[in-house]
Amino acid sequence: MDWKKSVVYQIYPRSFMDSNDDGIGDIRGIIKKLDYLKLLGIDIIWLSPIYKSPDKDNGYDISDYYDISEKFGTLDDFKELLEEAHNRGIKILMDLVVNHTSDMHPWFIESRSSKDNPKRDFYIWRDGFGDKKPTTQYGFFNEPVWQYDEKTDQYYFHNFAVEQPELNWENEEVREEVYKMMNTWLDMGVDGFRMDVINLISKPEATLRVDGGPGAPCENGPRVHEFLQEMNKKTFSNYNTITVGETPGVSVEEAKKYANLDGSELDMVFQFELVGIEDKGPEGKWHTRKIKLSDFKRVTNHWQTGLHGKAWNSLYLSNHDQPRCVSRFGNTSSEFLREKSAKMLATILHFQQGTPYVYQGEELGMTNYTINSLDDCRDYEVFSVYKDLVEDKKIHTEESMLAALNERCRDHARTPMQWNDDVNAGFSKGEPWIEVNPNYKTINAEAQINDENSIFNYYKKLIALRKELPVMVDGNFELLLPDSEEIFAYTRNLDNCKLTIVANYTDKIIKCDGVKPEGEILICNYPNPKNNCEQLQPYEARVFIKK
Ligand code: TEU
Ligand code: CA
Repeated sequence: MDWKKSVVYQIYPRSFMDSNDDGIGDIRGIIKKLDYLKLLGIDIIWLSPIYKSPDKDNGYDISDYYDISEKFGTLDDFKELLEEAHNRGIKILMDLVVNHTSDMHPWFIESRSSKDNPKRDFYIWRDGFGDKKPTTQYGFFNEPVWQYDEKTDQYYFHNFAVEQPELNWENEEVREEVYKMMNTWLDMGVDGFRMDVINLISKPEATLRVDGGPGAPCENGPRVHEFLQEMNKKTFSNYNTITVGETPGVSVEEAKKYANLDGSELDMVFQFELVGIEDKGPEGKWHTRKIKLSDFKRVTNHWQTGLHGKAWNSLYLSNHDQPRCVSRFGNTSSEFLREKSAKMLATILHFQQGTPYVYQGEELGMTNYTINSLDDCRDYEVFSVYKDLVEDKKIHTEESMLAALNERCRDHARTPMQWNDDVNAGFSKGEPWIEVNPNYKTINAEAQINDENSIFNYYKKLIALRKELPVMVDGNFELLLPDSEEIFAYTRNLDNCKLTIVANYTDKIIKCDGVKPEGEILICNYPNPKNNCEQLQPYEARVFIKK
C-alpha cells in the first residue's frame, strides 16, 4: 500500500462528533463527517480505541478486543464506517492496545483468581521483597509499577494505570490470542494498526527483578524484534496494510530495526525525542519550559538524515497525548499570530520526509483550553501525577503544577472538535463529557472551509502537494542554519528538483540573508511573497521550488 505518499488523520472518537446527543462522540458521528475528511484530502484514518472498556484511560484499557464500546455504537456501525470510508478511498487503522488489558478483561479476572489458574501466566506476577514491592520503579503515570493483590498475596506489573495490568508476552498462548484477534479485524477489512506502546512488550530482566531495587524501564526489551517479526508473519504481512508503532524512548538505531524498509517489522514508528526534548529532571514532562529552536532542529535533522533510505519516519507535532501544537510550538497571543504560526508549523512538518499525521482540530489551529483547577480535567494521569508531584514528593506547589497542566495536560487535545459556532461547537446538543473550548465561536470548521486563506485550506494544499511532488516523498533532507534561534530552514532534493523551506520562528520581522533560495515560490502563508528571503514577516513560511 502506498503509505509513503499518504497523510493520516487521527480521530479521538469520544471528542469528534456526537450523533445521539449523549455528550460522547461516536461511530455514527464519524460517518457523518467522512465528507469533511475527504475534502481535507487525507488518505487514512487512525481511530483511537473504540473497543469495550471501563474507560479508566479513555479506552486504552480494553475489556473485550472483539466488540465495540456501547458508548461508540455497535459492530454493525463500525462495519458501516469501514464501508463508507472505503467508498471514499479512505483507509482505517485501528488502535491495537496489547501491552496491557483492562483489569476487567476476563483473562485478568481469571488470572488474579488463583495462582494455579490457567490464565495466571497471561500477566506478570511476582512475590514481594519481604513486605515491600518487588522493585521501587515508577510508571508513566507516576505510580509504582507493582500493585499488590491480596487474594493471592502477589504483585502484578503495570506501567500505566493500576487498572491496566500488563500482558506476559513470553507466554506463547498470549501471543497467539493477540494474532488471532488481529486477523479477525483484518478479515473484516481493517487496513492496519497503530500499535500502542508496542516497544514495551518484551520486559528486560532488570525491569522485573525481585530485590526491592530501582528496577529499569522496559523499552526495547530483548525479544521485542523477535515478537514483532512473528506478528508480522502471522498477521498483517498476509494483508495489504499500514502499521505504525508507538515507541516511547526509541532511538534512531532502534527505529531502523522497527521501521526497516525491508518490511520485516512495522512500516513506521512514532519517536518521542522531539516532543520530549525538555522533559528532564524529577518533574518529567510537567514543566513550563519552551523548546529551543536549535534543539528542535537538531532532533529533526537527526531523524530525517538518520532514517533516510533505511527506514521511514512518522511526522507529528500533536496527538491525543500532547497539548495542541499551535499553543506549544506556535503563538496564540493574537488571532493573527495563531493563524500564521499554525500554518508555519504545518509547513515545517509536511515538507519533511515521512508520513504526516494530522490530529483532529490541528487543521483548524485548535488551541489549549484554560485549566483553572483539577475539576476542569478528566485524564487519569492528571490525578495520579498530582498526588505524586504535589502531595507526596512536593516537587510542585499547587500553583506550579497548575501552570504545568496548562502547558502539558493531555486533556488539551481531548476537548471536543469545533465544527461551528452553534451550541457546544456543533459537537453535541447534550452536555459534552469534557468542556468545549470557549474559543469555538471564532475557531471552527464551518468558518474555515469556505475561507480560502484559512488554516484548513492551507492544510488541504499541503496534503495535495505531497501527491504531486515526488521530491516531498523521496527527496533527501539538508538542514540549513542549524544554530539560528530564529529561522528553521532546510532543503529537499530529488533528481533535478529542489525544494527550499524557510520559516521565521519568531513574532518579529527578521532578515534572512543566510539562505539563498532557488526557483519559484511554491507555497507561502502570507499573500504576494517576494521571490527571495531578505525579509520575513512574523511566523512567515516560504517554500521555493526549482525544477
Ligand atoms: O501512550 C503511551 C506513552 O508513552 C505516552 O504518550 C503517555 O501517554 C504519556 O507519556 C503519559 O505522560 C499510549 C497512549 O497513547 C495513551 O493515551 C495511553 O494512556 C497509554 O499508551 C496507555 O495505554
Ligand atoms: Ca454519542
